[in-house]
Amino acid sequence: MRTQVVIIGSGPSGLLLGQLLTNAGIDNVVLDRVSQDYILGRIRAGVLEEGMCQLLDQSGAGARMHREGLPHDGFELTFSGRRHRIDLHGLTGGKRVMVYGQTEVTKDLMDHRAATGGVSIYEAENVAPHDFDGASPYVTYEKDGKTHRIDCDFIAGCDGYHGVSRKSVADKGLEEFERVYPFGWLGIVSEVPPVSHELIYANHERGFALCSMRSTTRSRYYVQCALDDRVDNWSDDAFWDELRRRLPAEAAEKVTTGPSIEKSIAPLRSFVAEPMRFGRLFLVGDAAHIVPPTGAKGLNLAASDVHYLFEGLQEFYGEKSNAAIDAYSQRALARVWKAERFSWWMTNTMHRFPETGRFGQRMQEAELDYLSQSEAASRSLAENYVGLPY
Ligand code: FAS
Ligand code: PHB
Repeated sequence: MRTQVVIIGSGPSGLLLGQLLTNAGIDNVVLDRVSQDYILGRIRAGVLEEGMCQLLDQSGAGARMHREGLPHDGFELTFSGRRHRIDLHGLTGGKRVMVYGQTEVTKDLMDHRAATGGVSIYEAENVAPHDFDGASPYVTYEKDGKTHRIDCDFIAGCDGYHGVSRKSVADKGLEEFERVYPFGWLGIVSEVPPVSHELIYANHERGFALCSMRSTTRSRYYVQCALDDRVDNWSDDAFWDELRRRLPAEAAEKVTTGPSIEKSIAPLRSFVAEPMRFGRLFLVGDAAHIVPPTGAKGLNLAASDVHYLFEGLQEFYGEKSNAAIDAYSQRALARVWKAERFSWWMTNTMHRFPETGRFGQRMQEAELDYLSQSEAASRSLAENYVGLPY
C-alpha cells in the first residue's frame, strides 16, 4: 500500500489530523493497535479550548459538540472554606471553554472519518516506523497473521505516551524533561446531576478535589489520592464522603451521590520530549508531552500540535515548501512549554504534597486569596485556562 501520510494512533490527535488531511485532499491512513471500542471505552479529558472546538468544526465533526456540549464562562476555586469564581468570559474579553468529553470527540471524529471514506486499520500489531531519516519512509504492521507495509511521504506519531513513535527516536538526539507527582487522581463517573453548573477546583488540607461533568445528568469527580492507592480501596460511599470533606459546607451539602459507572486512578506527570520532529517523522500530542490534568491542557495541546503539523503538510503539498514543517517542532514546543508551566503551577497550588505542611498550606491559601482579590492575577489564570493563542 502507498499513501502520503501514515498516522500512528487513532486517539483525538490522530483522528483530528487525519480528517483535516482528508478534507485537504491529502491521502492518509490511520493505524491503531487496539479496537475502536477499546479506544471509546477510555474516560479522559472533559474541557475543550476554543482552538480545539474550531479545529473540530474545521474537520467537519463539530455538530454534536455544539448540540450537546456545555459552554462554560467560568469556574470556581474553593479554599479556606471559601468559594471564588473565576470569570473566564469577563477576564478574557469573551472567551469560554466547552465541556464535552474526549470520548465524544473521538466518537465524532471516528464517525466522520468513516463517513468521508478515511482508511483506518485497528488491531494493527507491532506497528513500526522505518527510514524516516530519508525521503521514503514506510510503516510496517502485523494483522491477520501477515506483515503489511505502507510506503509514505510522512509519518505522524500520534500514538500517545506509551506509543512506539517516541521510542523509535530515543537514540536520535531525543531529550526528555519530566516531573512525576507524588500522588494520583481517583476519578469516578456517575449518572447524577453535577453539584454546580460550573467546575469546582478545591484546595483542601486533605488534598485536591475537582467537580466536573459530562452533561447536566452525568458527573465526573476526582479526589487526589496516594500514588500507591488502589481503586478497590475505595467504595462509592468512601469516595463521596472524601469528596464532600474537601468542599466548602454549602457545596458539600448539594452533592448528589449515586453509583459509580467508572472508577479509576490516573498518575500525574509533567513530561516533554524535544524535538518533536525527526526527518519525516513527527511526534504529536501525548507522544511528545504530558501534563497533569489540573489545567485541562492535555487534549488541547494535542489540538495545537495538529494545527501546526497540518499547516506544514498543507504547505508542503500545496506550495512545495518545507518552511512550515521545518518550523513545526519549535512552534509546537513554544506553546507546549507555556501549558506545561501553567499545569505545573496549578497542580502545585491546588494539591497537598508530602512537604506542603502547615506553612505550605498557608502559602497556597494566601496565593488563592491574592488571586481572588487581584484582577491581574485572575486574568493571568483565566487566559491560560481558556488557552493561549496558537
Ligand atoms: P492518546 O493516548 O489519546 O491516543 C494514542 C492512540 O495511539 C491510542 O488509541 C493507542 O491505542 C494508540 N497507540 C499507542 N501505541 C501504539 C502503537 N505502538 N501502535 C499503534 N497504535 C498505538 N487530558 C485532559 O485535558 N483532561 C483530563 O482529565 C485528562 N485525563 C486523562 C486521564 C488518563 C488516564 C490519561 C492517560 C490521559 C488523560 N488526559 C487528560 C490526557 C488525554 O486526554 C490526552 O491528552 C489525549 O488523549 C491525547 O490524545 P492523543 O495524543 O491522541 O493520545
Ligand atoms: C474532566 O472533566 O475530566 C476534567 C475537567 C477539568 C480538568 C481535568 C479533568 O482540569
